[in-house]
Amino acid sequence: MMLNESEPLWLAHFSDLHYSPGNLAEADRCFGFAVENAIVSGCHVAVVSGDSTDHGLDAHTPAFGSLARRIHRLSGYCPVLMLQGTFSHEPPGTLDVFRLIGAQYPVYVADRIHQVAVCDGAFHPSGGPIFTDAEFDALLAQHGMPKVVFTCVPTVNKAVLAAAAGVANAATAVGDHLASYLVAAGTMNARLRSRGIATVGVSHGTVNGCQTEHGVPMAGFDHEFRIGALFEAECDGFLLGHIHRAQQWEREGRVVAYPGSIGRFHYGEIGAKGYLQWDIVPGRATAQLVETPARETVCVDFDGPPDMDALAAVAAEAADKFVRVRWTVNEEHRQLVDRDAIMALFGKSAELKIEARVLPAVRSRAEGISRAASLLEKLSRWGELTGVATGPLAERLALLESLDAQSIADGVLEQLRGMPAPEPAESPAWSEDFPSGASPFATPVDDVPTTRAEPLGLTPPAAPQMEWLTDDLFA
Ligand SMILES: [Mn+2]
Repeated sequence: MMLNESEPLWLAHFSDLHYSPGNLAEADRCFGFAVENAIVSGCHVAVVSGDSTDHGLDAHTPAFGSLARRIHRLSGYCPVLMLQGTFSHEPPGTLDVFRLIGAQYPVYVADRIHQVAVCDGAFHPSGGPIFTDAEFDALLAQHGMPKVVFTCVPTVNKAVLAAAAGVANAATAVGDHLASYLVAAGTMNARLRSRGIATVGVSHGTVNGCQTEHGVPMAGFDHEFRIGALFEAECDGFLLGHIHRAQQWEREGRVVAYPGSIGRFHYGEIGAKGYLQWDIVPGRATAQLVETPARETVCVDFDGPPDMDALAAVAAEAADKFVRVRWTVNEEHRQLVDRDAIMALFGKSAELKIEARVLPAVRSRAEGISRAASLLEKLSRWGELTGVATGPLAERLALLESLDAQSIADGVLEQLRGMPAPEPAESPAWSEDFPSGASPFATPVDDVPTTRAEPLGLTPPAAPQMEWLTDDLFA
């Protein structure tokens, strides 16, 4: 660390390293690259803004040792600040051991809301959440002017807030509580800035309106921060962790930014991976992403059986890449997919992950249809739900219910000949439904003289109407 008064403060900002046995190769290749890059670039202070680990790690896990080795190496060149991240990823206490591994410079662990000043490579924390004037005067007298004061907001335990604020209010209470703190810290930070001291926030959480690595906008009121609240902390730069996609916001020269995760830990993540190089002079900051050699992933999705020609084209470009192929097929088509052939295509890829979704042959039922008493009522209910005019169908249904196939066919033929249906010699089964010998095949038009009844079933319906009859209704 070579820091003098005139030089801007240069921070290396890493986040969401997610070391774990499963992520070790990706995390360590990317973090290793980033650490070496930060060292040769001469960074003044390094910050890891949470989720150094993916879950609780035993001390003997190789992933834990690898992370410790990288942090130790970094501390040979500059002070390192590690912030407590999400508890499920980084169980409280995980970072404690890192306090012990500083080499030339200390590794400082921020696991409570507070401020900490860096003077000559050493960290000097506030007793409470914000430096008091007396505290700061004592610091100046003992250690001289700090080059930077960090405002640290590690992951907040919602359970503690829930107990205090009531469960229903806990989600928004986190935001309100943090916003109040940031405003209070902002008063102090503005004073520090006026004395030429760089002010930097570090936190781990979700900014309302940010975008995830899957391109999903995070909008709602249960997120930790509003972007405006972060700017109210009056920090020159605000270093965030938690969201795995790099993004930043700027206001009057001050910047809030996520570097995103150090590597690509999941399929379908969009955007580059890297770490941020921050250049800070009091009142002005820039953050630039330095890309890490994150693995390349390719995702192909098919709605139906995979297209082998399309897959062959993808495979030709996917040597050494991580490939995920997904498809969705109906149960009756599942045997159309040749998994072995697909695996053979991607033999040169680093990984092939196959996710087949088979839709079971379940027919969705029309709501309320089971409560209809008769078949005719069920038909009309189905018509209501599907937007189909069931009038003509109801007429045919009546025929089907009362006549055998031969009688219906005979009737149609009679109509075709334009002759009235003959009076049957013996009363057929349907005669009581169609009194006085009226043809059941005639279109019922009350009191309107007609010269010829429309031949039922032979009126060519418009083509679009026909589609729903011939198509698979549940396809
Ligand atoms: Mn994370």
